[in-house]
Amino acid sequence: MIKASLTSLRPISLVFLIFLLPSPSMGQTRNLETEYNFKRYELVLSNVSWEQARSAAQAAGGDLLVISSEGENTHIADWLQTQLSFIRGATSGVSDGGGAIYVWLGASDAGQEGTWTWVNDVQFYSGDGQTGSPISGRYNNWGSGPLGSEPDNFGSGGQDYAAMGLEAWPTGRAAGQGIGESGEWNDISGNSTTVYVIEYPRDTANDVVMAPIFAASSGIQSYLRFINPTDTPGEVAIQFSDASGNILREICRVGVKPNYAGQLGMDSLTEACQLAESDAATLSISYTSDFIGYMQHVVWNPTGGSLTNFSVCSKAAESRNYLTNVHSSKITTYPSRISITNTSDVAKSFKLDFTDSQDQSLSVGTWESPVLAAKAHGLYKIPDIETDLGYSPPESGGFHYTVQFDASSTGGILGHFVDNLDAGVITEFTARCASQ
Ligand SMILES: [Ca+2]
Ligand SMILES: [Ca+2]
Repeated sequence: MIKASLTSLRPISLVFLIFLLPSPSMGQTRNLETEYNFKRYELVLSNVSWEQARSAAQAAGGDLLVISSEGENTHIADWLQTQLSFIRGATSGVSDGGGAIYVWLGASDAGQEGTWTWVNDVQFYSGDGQTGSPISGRYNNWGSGPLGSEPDNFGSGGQDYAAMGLEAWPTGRAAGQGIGESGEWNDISGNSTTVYVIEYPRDTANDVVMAPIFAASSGIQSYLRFINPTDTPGEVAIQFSDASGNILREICRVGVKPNYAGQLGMDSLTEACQLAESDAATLSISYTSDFIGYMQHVVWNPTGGSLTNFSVCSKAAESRNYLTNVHSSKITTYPSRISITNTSDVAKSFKLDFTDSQDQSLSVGTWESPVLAAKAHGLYKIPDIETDLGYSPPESGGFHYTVQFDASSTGGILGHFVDNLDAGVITEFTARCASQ
């Protein structure tokens, strides 16, 4: 049946084959967009000057491509290789770039010869290829080989605009025998024409928004907890704004290990995320993660000695049966209690898996609760559970547990409460926010 169909279609297939052969798209799938580290990139197949490319990129709501890490460069270069046949269809080689195919980068030294600045005003390289050096250790990937080093400001008119080569230059040289290789950068004339990539700011439309968070300068200590219950390393991307909505940091990435629930104080986050100066006492954050997990905001008020859960956010997490950062007996002033409520119609006991929230190498154990009548509940102190388990937290670390029902325990819900002994209050710590 299939054979018959193929035979009958053969004349049509040949027509298509003849039509397809000269097409530049043979073998590649058109894919003009990619994402990397929460940002979106769009390849525009127009053969234009640097200024024309910049204007069009800004008009589209983004800007020309800024590359700040080897990972980003590799991702973009690999993606553009998959689009090379389409790019060749849109532009020819750049004559003052050794005849190779390029894509514009959002970098220039037109303002001051030898001072290379990205379109986001970050200066990243000083000097020319022979004697130049990165500014503040910033990433660069200028081409360099037996025939020369970029940026070389070549020619009488000079070269003040950066582009990424998509093949080695000068063309016709064997790999490693010219100046630059595919994925490396060259300075070329802004009047040269080639295609460009628009880099869009992170789309925060679907972010989780959490506020208020106390700024490090407020005297009240906010801690953000990053909870990754998956088996793969993840990242959270955070935008910080002050109370008036002024953006203090566009994007700060925080790595989170697998099966991990860690916390960072706002003092550490302010430094790690290089937050812009602000008089704001409280902040908002807008965030997303590349894993399905949780965020929690807890506040320690040193004046009153209270530790409270401030997880007010636009997307609450749904599962209640997963507790993290439950205090071990090492946190003596703020002992944790966990509650179990038997929501089923039969009396039963529940088994809870205890793991260390930060150190997976520690083997804590599975604890079995007393039998709870139908609809009954119990409150259990962590030191008592540690005794039942025969477990003692180690000298170093061992402050927090992650607690879940084991697979056989159904029909119950878990809660987490902290006794603030100095303040004489009990606070609820179960609530948390979704991580995306
Ligand atoms: Ca120059
Ligand atoms: Ca050059």
